[in-house]
Amino acid sequence: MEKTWRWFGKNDKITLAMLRQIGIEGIVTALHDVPLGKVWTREAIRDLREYIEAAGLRWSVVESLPVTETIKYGGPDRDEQIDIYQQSLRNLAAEGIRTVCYNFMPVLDWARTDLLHPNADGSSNLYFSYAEFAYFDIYILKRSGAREEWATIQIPLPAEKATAPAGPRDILAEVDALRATMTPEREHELVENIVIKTQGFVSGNFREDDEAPLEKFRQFLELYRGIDKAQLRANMKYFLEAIMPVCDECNINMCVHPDDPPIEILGLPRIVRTAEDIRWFLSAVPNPHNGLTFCAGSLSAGAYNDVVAMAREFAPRTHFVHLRSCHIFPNGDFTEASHLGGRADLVELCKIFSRPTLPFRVDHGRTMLGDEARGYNAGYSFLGRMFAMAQMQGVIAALEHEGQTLPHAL
Ligand code: DNO
Repeated sequence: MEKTWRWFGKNDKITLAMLRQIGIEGIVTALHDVPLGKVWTREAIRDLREYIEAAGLRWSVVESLPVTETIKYGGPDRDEQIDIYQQSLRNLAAEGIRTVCYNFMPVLDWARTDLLHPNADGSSNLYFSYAEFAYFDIYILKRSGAREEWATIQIPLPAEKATAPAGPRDILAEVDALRATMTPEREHELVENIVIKTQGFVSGNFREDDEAPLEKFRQFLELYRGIDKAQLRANMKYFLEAIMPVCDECNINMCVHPDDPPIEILGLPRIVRTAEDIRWFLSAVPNPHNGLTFCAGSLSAGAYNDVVAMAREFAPRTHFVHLRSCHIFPNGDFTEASHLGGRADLVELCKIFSRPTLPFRVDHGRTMLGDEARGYNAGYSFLGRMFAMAQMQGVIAALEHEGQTLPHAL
């Protein structure tokens, strides 16, 4: 596999020179300055590509070329937006960049309730609490119907439920208990974590300096009124069918990122969560250029997912891999485990995905040894990710040494 790293552009505090020193070969990045829905010009792409190449690296993957909400909910200007998307794809290919990651999650990209959840060893991790997320939905966002919905949502629990509380989780009782102890500071933190710090640098829908993020959030949600799973699937198929001719012409591999967390939240459909979902979109548009970002982290946060079996099944249509692993607690909450632990079995995944040119990056990392003070993007620490990358490089080297990789199998 090709060792890549998500880098946020020329202003990233982590420089390309630093990445050279830790064995990185390829860069995963985007034109973060281009407003959502505008063409990525060939000149701007070339400028960044040359900057990366001058540092002795290559621009391997785009993460992300964002799909605007109008394409996702099927708004009146979606064809116009698809034309813009096609133009950006052509410009990327003209500059030699042919792997493009995107997502089809409505409104929210990835979400966590806690960005610095302490570990026993003094480092910290990202964390998702269903009760806190439900609290945000019911009492902060005040989404109409949220309380009724949370009364029926089944939180996916891990298979090994020996220590799980008996019966389904009573989220509303937990939310009410939280309400009794909630402080304005924690409420503010939840908004920061769910809307600002995790979305601001990835999604384009929200910015770190948004003055009324909740109001904006409600307006986005409104756009999806009446859009159910079948409709969202139809819109994804429409988008993919429209861009595949350009991908064929330019030899571009599209790779959708799975939904994170992998449950339906905020009354929105989520359509890239399970093996059945992935089978659906791969067969709905059976073009090899229509593929998957195998994000082992997002998939392992879904208790119903057998990540290794999914890797085996979907490897031929996987164009990009995120190595990360989640641990699910008996009540269904999850955190990001060590890259050598958790549910995802990254060692096995390194065997399955051992194609020489398949790019992978470690996804998220703990915050450790002073990372916190440096103001990195949430989940994108330097030392924590470097540590995880070193672990993965070690695993890959050991597998190669033992002849356990399957370079020609796929
Ligand atoms: C989170 C990332 C995602 C991913 C997008 C792709 O850390 O993996 O934000 O980049 O969903 O469009």
